Amino acid sequence: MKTALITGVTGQDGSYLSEFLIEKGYDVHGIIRRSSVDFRERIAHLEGHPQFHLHYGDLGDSMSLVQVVFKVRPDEIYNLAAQSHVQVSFDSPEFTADVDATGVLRVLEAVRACNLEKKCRIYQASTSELYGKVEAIPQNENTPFLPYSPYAVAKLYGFWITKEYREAYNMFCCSGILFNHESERRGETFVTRKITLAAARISLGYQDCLYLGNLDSKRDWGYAKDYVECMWLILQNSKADDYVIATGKQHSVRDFAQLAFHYAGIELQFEGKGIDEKGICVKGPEKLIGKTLVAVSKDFYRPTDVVNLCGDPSKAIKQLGWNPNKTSFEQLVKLMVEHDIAKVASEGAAHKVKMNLEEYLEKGIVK
Ligand code: NAP
Ligand code: G4F
Repeated sequence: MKTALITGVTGQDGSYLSEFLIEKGYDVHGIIRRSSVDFRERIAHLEGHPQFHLHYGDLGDSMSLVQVVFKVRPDEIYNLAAQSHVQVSFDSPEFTADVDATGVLRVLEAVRACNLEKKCRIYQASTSELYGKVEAIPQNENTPFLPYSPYAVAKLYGFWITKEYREAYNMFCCSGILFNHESERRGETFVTRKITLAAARISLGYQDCLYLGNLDSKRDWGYAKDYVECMWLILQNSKADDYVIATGKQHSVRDFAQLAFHYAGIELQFEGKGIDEKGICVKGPEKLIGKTLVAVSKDFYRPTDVVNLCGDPSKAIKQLGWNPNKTSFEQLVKLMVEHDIAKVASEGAAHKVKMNLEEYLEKGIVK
């Protein structure tokens, strides 16, 4: 049985990768941070599974990483932990650099400190944000990196230090340059999930309007569940190398919003430009017709924004046999909206039960 260690196990990708590796027969160990509230929703269903184990640690704390690596002696490490929000990296640039740049070095050094550099293969979660102020479309493994946020600059160090350890110490360490990948487990402040949750809430009457930033920004969006397979394939290859993982298809934030609302039973028409642009309901529930359901707020604009990402996954298709077309853009948006409608509807029902209970209490029916 192979042993894998996942940093960032509580995140979107960490949870899907854990399921994927357990299914493949791995013994899976995850690193979690101590938190004052229990926020392990994405892996709650795995806790107690005989092939799933958790350890406390932090990418900012070398000692904790050395201890876990020494104890687990993994065959494979997937370094997914990061301060992963680009907007937040402008507010917390030093923390982002510590985790997303130096944190990668700490993982690599922990493997060396435990004398595991010959046995242990390492996957580094790199990103399409490295292309930043893009020079070529689509982007492949040879496109120049022009990082355009504190997050991307930190991740660039992570990419280069991984490559450096591969060459300097002959370690099997690789970067997956992953383009945006989303799912029903995506963090709620990334644009896709913010949109699908709002479409669900608006269609069910719990929200009036969704405020977004740059609607013209374009991304290559794939499904996270399909992308974790590729992380594994990268480490099963005979040669350590770096790969672009993407669908090769590009859509704007506006396209995503229009389709998400469509799957929530609302047709939007966009009017106006820039900060004055609005998405107006032209078809859907009677009470929403003519209302502005999407508006632009400068609060969600970034000091510098990456606006033109589209990946070329040819190398991964050819060398790893990966299929980037398992889940289409339309299927992805639909599954996220359907998930969020069910979630909001069930939480709404719970809310109603609570309201009823309070009413009963007021009337003295329930003591
Ligand atoms: P995510 O949902 O934000 O998860 C990030 C994980 O990192 C969480 O488990 C978080 O733990 C953990 N973490 C943060 N700081 C840490 C620290 N100091 N020590 C230990 N753990 C820490 O991110 P994701 O979407 O799954 O992405 C996974 C990785 O891929 C990240 O490195 C991200 O930068 C990269 N990436 C993502 C995408 C994408 O589109 N999703 C694309 C390219 C690259 P808590 O739960 O305790 O916060
Ligand atoms: O969903 P986003 O926040 O994702 P972003 O910045 O592309 O970063 C994600 O993907 C990267 C891969 O390229 C990962 F490395 C990173 O960890 C993360 O997972 O924003 C996407 C686009 C941006 O151009 C942003 O300006 O959407 C635009 N946007 C417009 N309105 C918004 C909003 N983004 C957010 N988060 N919130 C808005 O209201």
